Amino acid sequence: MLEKIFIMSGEDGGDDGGEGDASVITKTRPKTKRPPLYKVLLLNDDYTPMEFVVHVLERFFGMDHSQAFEIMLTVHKKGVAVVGVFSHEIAETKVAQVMDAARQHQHPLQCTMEKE
Ligand code: TYC
Repeated sequence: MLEKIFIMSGEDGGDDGGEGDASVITKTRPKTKRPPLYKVLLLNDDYTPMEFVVHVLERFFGMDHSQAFEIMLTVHKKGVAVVGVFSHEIAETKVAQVMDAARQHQHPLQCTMEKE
């Protein structure tokens, strides 16, 4: 996206009321926009074993065992927790990895993403 910057030349920088735009310099510069980030959410259910959730958090989210256990308990008690914040593509990959592992083991574990 390009942002236009108008610079008025002259004493007060104001418009001289003249016809032309001879005193107006137009510059453009690239306007950098950070890509949006996405929260990856893990949802509680009544059937997925706690140990499986801990394993998933260690394997796909790089958590150590105590970190993973803590987050798992948060989901268990509160119903949902953010397990990481990523670019759209990485978040999609994480969600797919969790959902695939859950399906392979026939657990109802749910993982979703939402824009931050
Ligand atoms: N509530 C599950 C149980 O009691 C454990 C669990 C934790 C399931 C976190 C899903 O995302 C989850 N076995």
